[in-house]
Amino acid sequence: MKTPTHFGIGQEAIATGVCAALNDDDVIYTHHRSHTHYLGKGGSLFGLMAELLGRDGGCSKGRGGSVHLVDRSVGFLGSSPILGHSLALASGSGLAFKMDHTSKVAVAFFGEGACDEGAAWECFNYASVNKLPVLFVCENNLYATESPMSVRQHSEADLCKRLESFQVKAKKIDGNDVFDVYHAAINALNYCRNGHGPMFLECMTYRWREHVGPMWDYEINRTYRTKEELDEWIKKCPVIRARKYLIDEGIATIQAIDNWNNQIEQEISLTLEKAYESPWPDPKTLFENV
Ligand SMILES: Cc1ncc(C[n+]2csc(CCOP(=O)(O)OP(=O)(O)O)c2C)c(N)n1
Ligand SMILES: [Mg+2]
Repeated sequence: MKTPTHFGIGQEAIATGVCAALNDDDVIYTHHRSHTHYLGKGGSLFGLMAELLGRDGGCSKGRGGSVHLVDRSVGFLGSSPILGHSLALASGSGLAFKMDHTSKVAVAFFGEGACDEGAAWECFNYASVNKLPVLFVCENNLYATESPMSVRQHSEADLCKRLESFQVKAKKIDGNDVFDVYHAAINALNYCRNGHGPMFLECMTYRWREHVGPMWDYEINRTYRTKEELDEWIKKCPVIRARKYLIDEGIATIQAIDNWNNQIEQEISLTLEKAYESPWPDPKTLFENV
């Protein structure tokens, strides 16, 4: 891969649940941990894989990589590694939607680390004062790179309470339960769409792999968190929990779910192969779009 890759493994339920609740013409912005959001909003699997491999067929023509994905055709207006960026751009879209008297909503996905940025608080305040249709989705995975919340925030600090002091409606939810996320997103989007202003969802979750790259922290002697803590969160795997719910509620059979898994795995393998075989950008186009 020709790009830094921040994997969302363990955090899938948030993008999936929120994006399932969106309309096609709603827009989203996201941060460096972008793959789940891109696929959730309907981005192309080939477009993502080719982009990670730097190929011409990538959604950003192989120029952007994981942290600069963009696909306007599905309302995915971009990922960026600059913490706080997604909140600022979503607030801008929210302002445009309000000025144009549309009922569209702009969504910003970001980590709890971005809430340490001044820009985030300017956005919460601006969106609140102007009652902008913006849904702020914080993926609180307890760490920003290798620093835990405890060294960045007072132990009594509570993100939702801070948001409420800006008169932004805020809700803390289980970010590893896709159905909880979906229902919370439906309610939040109704609230935003009906002119009440922005809403903030704090989705509690956990990143399984290292901050950037595919390794397990314990394999590479990273000591900022323990394997025991990770194992506890692996027990709360959002995919396994969704699977169990569907089976327990009689919504799908084990056989049906296994068939979906096989189909999807096959689609991923074939798409990856196709992406590897697809051409590099032509060097003659180097200065296009500059
Ligand atoms: C403005 C800014 N400051 C610092 C960084 C370096 N940086 C990249 S990712 C990251 C941690 C992000 O943590 P969080 O927002 O919680 O997202 P997570 O990686 O946990 O999903 C930092 C500090 C950056 N990209 N942008
Ligand atoms: Mg984080």
